[in-house]
Amino acid sequence: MQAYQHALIDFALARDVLRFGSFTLKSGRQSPYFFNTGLFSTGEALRRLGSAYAQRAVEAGLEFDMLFGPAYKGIPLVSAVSIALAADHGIDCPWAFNRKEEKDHGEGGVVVGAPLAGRVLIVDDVISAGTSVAESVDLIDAAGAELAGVLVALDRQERGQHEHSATQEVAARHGVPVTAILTLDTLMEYLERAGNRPQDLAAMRDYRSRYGA
Ligand code: OMP
Repeated sequence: MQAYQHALIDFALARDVLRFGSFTLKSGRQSPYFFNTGLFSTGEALRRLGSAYAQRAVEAGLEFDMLFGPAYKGIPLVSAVSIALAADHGIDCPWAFNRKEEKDHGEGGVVVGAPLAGRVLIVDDVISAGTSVAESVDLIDAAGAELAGVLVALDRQERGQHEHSATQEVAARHGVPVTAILTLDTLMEYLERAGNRPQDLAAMRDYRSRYGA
């Protein structure tokens, strides 16, 4: 585990972004943990999160021409990541996000920010069963742009529609990389080292054996 990943987990715990208990996921699965990036809800928190995304994108050698953040949680994320790419890495990258409801007055349209063009990297929060990504891919296709990949804070490493992980399914379906700052394995490695949450760790192992890929 890299220092910035370790630091992000420390910070996620401090901000209650990473919580333990019983949570019903979008997929209907009952999970013993939840990662809510919406709780990185101060300027400093968003700065740190944006820097971690930018570092992961650069470290993974992702190739893209612009960033796209799916509404709603992707909106602050795409802003933070584009600022961090510029401030930390000197990469001045166009960004855009979508509206959930189309506007028929003013500037109109569904996409706000730079027009979707070239290779577009989706910046999203968490990937579980992988259903959220499809909507963004449709928008990118409809604009005649090209999907460059998906970058998330956490890959929960769960099965998608079939036996493979949701991440592998998305990658295979669209032929692009799906990259995460943290994975379930990283979270569990952190908890194993800390040694202070044996019950939560046991519940995560159970969950992984039920839904893990
Ligand atoms: P999938 O569409 O199943 O991949 O679920 C991903 C979405 O679920 C994310 O975009 C979040 O809105 C939400 N989610 C979290 O934010 N954190 C979690 O730990 C788990 C989920 C989830 O519901 O699966």
